[in-house]
Amino acid sequence: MKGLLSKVKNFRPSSEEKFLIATVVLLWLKSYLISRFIFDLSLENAVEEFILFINPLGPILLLFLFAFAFRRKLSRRGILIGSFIFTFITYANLVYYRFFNDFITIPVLFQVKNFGDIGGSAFELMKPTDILLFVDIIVLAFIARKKEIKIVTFQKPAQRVLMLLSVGLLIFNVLLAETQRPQLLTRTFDREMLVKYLGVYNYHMYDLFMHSKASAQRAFAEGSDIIEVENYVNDGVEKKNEMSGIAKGKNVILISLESFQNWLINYEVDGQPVTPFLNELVKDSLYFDNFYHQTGQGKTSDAEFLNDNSLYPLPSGAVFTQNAQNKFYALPEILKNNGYTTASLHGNNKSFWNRDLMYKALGYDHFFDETYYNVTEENSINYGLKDIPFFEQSIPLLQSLPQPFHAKMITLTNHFPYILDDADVMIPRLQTGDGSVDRYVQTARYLDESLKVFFEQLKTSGLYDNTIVVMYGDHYGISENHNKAMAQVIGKEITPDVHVELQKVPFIVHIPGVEGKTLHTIGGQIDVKPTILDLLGIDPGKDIEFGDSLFSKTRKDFIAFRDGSFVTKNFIYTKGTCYTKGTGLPADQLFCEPQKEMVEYELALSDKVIQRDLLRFLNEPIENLKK
Ligand code: GP9
Ligand code: MN
Repeated sequence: MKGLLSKVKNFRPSSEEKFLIATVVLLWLKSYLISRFIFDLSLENAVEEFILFINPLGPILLLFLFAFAFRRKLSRRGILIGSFIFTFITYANLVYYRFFNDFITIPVLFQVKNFGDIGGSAFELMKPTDILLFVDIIVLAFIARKKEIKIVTFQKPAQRVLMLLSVGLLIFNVLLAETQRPQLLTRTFDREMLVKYLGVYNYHMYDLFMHSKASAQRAFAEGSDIIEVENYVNDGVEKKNEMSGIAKGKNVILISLESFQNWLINYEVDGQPVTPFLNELVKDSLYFDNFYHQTGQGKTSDAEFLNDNSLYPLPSGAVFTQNAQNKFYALPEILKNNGYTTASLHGNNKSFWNRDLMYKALGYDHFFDETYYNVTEENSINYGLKDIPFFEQSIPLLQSLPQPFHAKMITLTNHFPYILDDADVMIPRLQTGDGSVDRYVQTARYLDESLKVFFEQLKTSGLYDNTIVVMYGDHYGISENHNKAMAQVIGKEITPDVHVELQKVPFIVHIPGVEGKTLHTIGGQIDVKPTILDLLGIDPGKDIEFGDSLFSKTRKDFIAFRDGSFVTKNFIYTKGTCYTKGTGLPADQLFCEPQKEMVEYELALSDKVIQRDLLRFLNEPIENLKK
């Protein structure tokens, strides 16, 4: 190490080495400048500025390290080719960004259709000034030509320095990014954030790795794998019930209530209800009060995935970001085949959770993202547009859709860290001393108000009578880390089984003209797709659904969670223990044994469907599937 240091100290670069260093520095600077001034990455503080500045350097050094590893020596031409490749990657993203406001992904490269969208206009997206991006290479090439071509050889110590520097920089970059965005890599929620925190080059390496992983798993699949799944899900039992077809032909609006847990309904702070509107609405709706979210790391997107597909989300990461090239047979697609127009509406950036790509796979005709809304400093907070203006501005968009339509609306304001502008505060905070918990009821109150505004406007718009509105909480809002405060809120100790009970979210089906009642059926997001299809009287045909209609009399007797926990009528299994519901006391393991095996099997089967992309075999004739 000491020898190495003194070598670095006494480093007198030859003219060839100077050439290499100049190329690297220029490439680094221009990569930084493009990210900083052309891509709109919404930098929030000095650390983020710093991360953006350093992040191109690691991969650039790595590039030359690899080049040397293969050749030991590099000619000036070789060095310039390296710089050209990286410049070209930046440039391709730049052109793509001008059109899509997004970054290139590996599947996009192979989707001719996507480039078809740009079509012949790729040329129009290029500007004469773009040549500036290549000026350094041109000048360096000119210099290189003037002098005779020499080569940079690569000695062991230099190799080590470069290795240490590039790998060190990468690790430093990732660690620093984690301080700003915990779980950046495990959740990979937003391409914009990946580029902001990792830089364009690292982002591409990561994207390449994730897609190679996905396609390797896919390659293991055999057509016959689907038969096992079909046998499991098709129990051949008649599912029809008195609610089947009750909402035939009606529009379906599905509202995702951000971070909304069921205990908020009818809860009061200082005598004031947190959800005055919902408290009344549930009386006039089919309200399921034993309904659980089943999401994993993909949070909102996992809830969307569950609802649309009746498949479980993945054990780690989000299906939305990892498997958007899969074949699905989702609710929007089925509704589309039955004459519906389908849309999703959300006041946030379209690439968040990879929605823009995933929605195509799920069969959405339209995605009204933030660009369809008037989003200003005043009417947005936290992740984006506030819920009240979101609903108000959504009305004309809904009216523009040919009927019958299916529209998913994703709310946003009741999102961690639960902040509101003063003018939007409608009830006092809780007083547990835990800021997130205390503010949570206030943002939830705001969400409730936005629903009231929406229902009023739905009525004046004329859409109300012909529309069913289905609402669900997407996932918990208050995590296990806040158990101390939550114990005060619900007035009892949060034992592991109580924690599971806290995963209840509301599921509300409002059908104009249908009498309201509260139903205690144990259900979860896995049941949303079959429930909606049941109400509309639509038979999906050949399909893989792990859930059942909530109205069916022949439902499975458990709701499974992503971590293998589950709930039955009388028991809760979690963290390896079987509890008697409502008592906080362990029961004999035997009571949970029958479902435990089924839950494990079911989760594994669902994972296989996704990871091996089995739905592409769904409609293959059986003789093609069997080996
Ligand atoms: C982002 C919004 C929130 O668009 O849906 O996502 P979450 O962090 O709750 O998964
Ligand atoms: Mn969410």
